[in-house]
Amino acid sequence: QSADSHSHHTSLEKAGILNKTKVAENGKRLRKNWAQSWTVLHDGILTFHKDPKYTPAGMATKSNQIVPEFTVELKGATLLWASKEKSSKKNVLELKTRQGTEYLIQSDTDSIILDWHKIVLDTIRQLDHS
Ligand code: I3S
Repeated sequence: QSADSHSHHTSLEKAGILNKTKVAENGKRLRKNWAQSWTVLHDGILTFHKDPKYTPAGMATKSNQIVPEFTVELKGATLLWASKEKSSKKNVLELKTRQGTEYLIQSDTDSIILDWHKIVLDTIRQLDHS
């Protein structure tokens, strides 16, 4: 038995840079808008952050810090390797939430996308059984 009170939910955590785009919201298709994102997995929630490079210039203080753009609840989500029709890029994952919001997640580096694939899938499975 762990002393960590969250460990019976999930203790899986990871952070790094990925390319991402939202492609559907509540079942409605959206136009792709690929962008790099500081991506954090914590407590069964995946958070994509806005790249501070793209925030308006001249805002040097708090408003210019990395802020969440999308938060994705992994409970009830599904993760698949995206088909060729979904994107011409390599190493693309398709993440669908329970609410019907869909993201494509991509890295040119095989080991990076494989690590994310494993940890997100493991997290989804843990949450399924909690
Ligand atoms: O599914 P699509 O329309 O081929 O996705 C491409 C577009 O989002 C494109 O932007 P424009 O709609 O402004 O042309 C992006 O630049 C491409 O990266 C998208 O295709 P890939 O295959 O890279 O996901």
